[in-house]
Amino acid sequence: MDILIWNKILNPYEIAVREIVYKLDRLKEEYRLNGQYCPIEEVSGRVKSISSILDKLHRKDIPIEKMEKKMEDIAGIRVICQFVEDIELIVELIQSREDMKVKTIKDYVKFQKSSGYRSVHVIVHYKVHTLEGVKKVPVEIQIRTMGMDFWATIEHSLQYKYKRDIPEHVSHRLTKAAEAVAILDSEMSAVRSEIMDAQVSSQLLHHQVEEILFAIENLYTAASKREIQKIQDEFYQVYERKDMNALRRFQRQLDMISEGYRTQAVSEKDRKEPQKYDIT
Ligand code: 0O2
Repeated sequence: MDILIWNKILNPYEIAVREIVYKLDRLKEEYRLNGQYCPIEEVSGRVKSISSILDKLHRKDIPIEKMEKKMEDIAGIRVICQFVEDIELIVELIQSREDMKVKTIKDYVKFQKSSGYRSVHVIVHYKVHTLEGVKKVPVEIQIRTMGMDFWATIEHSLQYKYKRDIPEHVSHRLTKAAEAVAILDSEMSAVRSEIMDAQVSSQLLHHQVEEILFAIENLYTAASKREIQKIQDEFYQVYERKDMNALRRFQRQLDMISEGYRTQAVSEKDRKEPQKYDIT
């Protein structure tokens, strides 16, 4: 198989990865704009490198012709979340989508691997449109907490360093580290609702501040410099208090000021424009 064919084979996987990363990122943004807690912390994706594909084929004794049929992680997405509970929410979210069909779920959180690896893998079938037509490709979505990801990244590097033959004293440490991550995850879960409340409030505050600054900016063309200065000073005072209700009231006042300027502009325009008469 030469390089050109590889590119052709991997192209649909590349498209699938890009599209899914984009869609999940947009979803994250929607949660933010709605002021809702988002179970997704970070999304990334990759197409397996050719050397990594060849290694795996060799390791699993898969003939190259069966590669596309037997390898389900050529396209890989990683979704990182904060809490173990978020993993299930993300799985449900994937299951509810119409643009991907869940084929298998491997739950290595309930059934941790002997290495200590924990994650939930969801294999989905995803349709991509290429010049050659529509192609359905498998995509492996790995869902894990930040703690699980930290462990898996370190362990993966060690696997690479020791060519998948990690010495006993190192693997013993890794097992201990995996236990510590599991404890950390469950401790964090215990304060999940408090952390979620805090994060949603801070998101709402940021969103409100953005709206206010946008409204002040819009006034630049209509109001005098002195007035803008006064509004800005008032805003800083309200902002200092970090009180959402006060910020909302301030936003309403700004809306009224903007509305006043709009009405004024319309009546001035009407006054300047010559009256049109129907001569028929
Ligand atoms: P890479 O380099 O990350 O791509 P199976 O279902 O067991 O027949 P498969 O495909 O190995 O076959 O499935 P599995 O076990 O669900 O693993 C797929 C991927 O999960 C791996 O891909 C890793 O990314 C990750 N993974 C699984 N087990 C471990 C583990 O013990 N440690 C770490 N760090 N990651 C793991 P690759 O191709 O092995 O590696």
